[in-house]
Parts: sequence; structure tokens; C-alpha cells
Amino acid sequence: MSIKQDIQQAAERLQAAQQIAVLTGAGVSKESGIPTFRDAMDGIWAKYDPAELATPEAFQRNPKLVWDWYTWRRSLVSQAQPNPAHVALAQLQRIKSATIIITQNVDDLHEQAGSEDVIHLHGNIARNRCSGDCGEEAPAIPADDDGTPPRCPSCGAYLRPDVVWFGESLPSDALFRAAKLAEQCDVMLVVGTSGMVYPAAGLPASARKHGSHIIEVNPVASSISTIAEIHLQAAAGEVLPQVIAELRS
Ligand code: BV8
Ligand code: ZN
Repeated sequence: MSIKQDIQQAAERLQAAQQIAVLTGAGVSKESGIPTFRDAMDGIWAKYDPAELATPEAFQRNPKLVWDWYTWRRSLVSQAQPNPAHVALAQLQRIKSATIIITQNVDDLHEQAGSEDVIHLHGNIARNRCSGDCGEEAPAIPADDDGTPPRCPSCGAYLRPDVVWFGESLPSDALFRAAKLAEQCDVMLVVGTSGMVYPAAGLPASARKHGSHIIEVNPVASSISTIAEIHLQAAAGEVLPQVIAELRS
């Protein structure tokens, strides 16, 4: 089928849906200038594998290195603007009010584009929390001048970014809501994820098992593609505005 026909079919599915779940990954923020995990991280981070840095062990071993990596990523996020994909998803929520966004991303670009009630499975890079057991939330205060992480004001342990690292459990309320939504939705729009990181990557399969239509937006094939009824093989910032235009026509 041509991409034009795919766009039409996707718009029809979305139009007819009672409950839409959107699952986004790093690909939806790519056109905002935030590198995806699978793309080589550029500059000094190219030699690191993100999965090596995004772990409690890495932070334990070398808090300064991990803190610097997040400072670099925070600078990218702070300069980033929502791209047409984030805007299109916020418009979808206005056209079809029963649309909830579940994101694996730790940036706030969905919210900046006007989306509400976004379920963040992996936390939020703009927030810090105590790495000790007081678990206190802390504002993102600047690192000490030598780049070591600041200390928790109440217990003195290092602060850490309030994100979920590999080997750590996801926030139970977010995961519970997302899992329920995957079972209840009749369409799941999966945008910009390689579908490699669990348990998030298991959500489309659960939706499919419960009879939902899966629509994937990704320029290349991913592990979701095999269960996608429609695969819009294009950049999200290009094709999602076209799906919205089709929905509106
Ligand atoms: C856990 C926050 C329970 C940090 C991240 C079951 C089976 C197998 C493995 C496991 C399993 N359960 C647990 C595991 C281990 C692990 C895991 O899944 N490992 C993988 C590597 C196999 N999972 C965990 O550890 C999770 N915890 O399960 O807890 C537990 C508890 C204790 C003990 C045991 C178990 C925690 C996972 C969360 C990790 N944290 N992020 C940070 O960001 O710094 S994950 C991180 O990587 C991101 O958040 C993101 O979710 C993920 C990257 O995935 P994507 O978003 O898909 O990005 P990616 O680069 O991969 O792909 C981008 C896609 O976009 C590409 O396909 C590309 O083609 C496409 N694209 C590019 N441009 C565009 C585009 N698409 C559209 N438009 C474009 N323009
Ligand atoms: Zn503390």
C-alpha cells in the first residue's frame, strides 16, 4: 500500500477508536535535536554505551561521569523545542479526547506541545531525587563547580536524576496505568521506539493480544513492526501532521 493509503487507513482507525493509547520513544524527540539511544551519542559520549551509563552501578562507580552525562543531556533537552510530531499528538488529544500518551522519554516535550496527563514510564530528566534512602525529591540544582553531583540537603547522599535506570523498577502507578490502558485501548499508536526496552516494549504486544489495532510510526522496521497493522515508514514529524490533516478532512 502507498504511504498515502496507509495515512488514510490510520486516520480511519483513529477516527473510529473509542480509546487511543499512544506509546512514544526517543524517535519522537529526534527531530527536536535529542539523539535517540540507538543512534550513536555524538561528541565525547560516542564511546559510551548509554545502557552502561544509565545504571545504578555506573552511578555508584563513577557518580561524576554519570552526572556529567546527564548535565550534557539536560542541556540538549533545555534547548529543544517540541517538533511537529509532539504538536500533532497534542492535536490528536484535542480531536479525540480519549487519547492518553505513554512515553518512555525523560524529556517534557509532549507537555511543552500541550499534551496533558502524559504517563512517564522512565521518569523525568529535569527532576533530581536523593540517591540515598531518604528518597527525597530535590529541585534540579546546578552541580558543584567540579561537576560532582550535589548532596541531598536532608541526608547528605548524592542527588541523582529522577529517571529509571536499567535494572530499576518503573514507577508502579505509571506502569499500572499504562498496562491497563494497553488492555483497554482499541488503537495503539506506537511512535519512534525500537521496542527493545522492557517492560515498556511489552505494551504493544499486550494491546494486540486484547484486540487493539497497532499503528507504528518509524522510518525503519522495529520489533513492533511484526504486530503492526499499519507501519507508516516515515519520520514522525513528517507523517503525523498528515494523519491529523486526514482526520480533520
Ligand atoms: C525493569 C531512562 C524490573 C534513563 C531508560 C524483560 C526482558 C528483557 C529484558 C528485561 C526485561 N525486564 C527487564 C529487563 C532489563 C531491561 C531491559 O529491557 N533491557 C533491554 C536493553 C533488553 N529493563 C529494565 O532494566 C527496566 N527495569 O524491568 O525493572 C526489574 C527490577 C529489578 C530487577 C530486574 C527487573 C528499566 C528500563 C528503563 C531504562 N531507562 N531511560 C535515561 O533516559 O537516561 S530506557 C531508555 O532506552 C529510554 O528511556 C528509552 O526507553 C530506551 C530507548 O528506547 P527507544 O525509546 O526505543 O529509543 P531507541 O533509540 O532504542 O529507538 C529510537 C527509535 O526511533 C528507532 O527505532 C528509530 O528508528 C526511531 N526513529 C528515529 N528517528 C525517528 C524515529 N521514529 C520516528 N520519527 C523519527 N524522526
Ligand atoms: Zn537524602
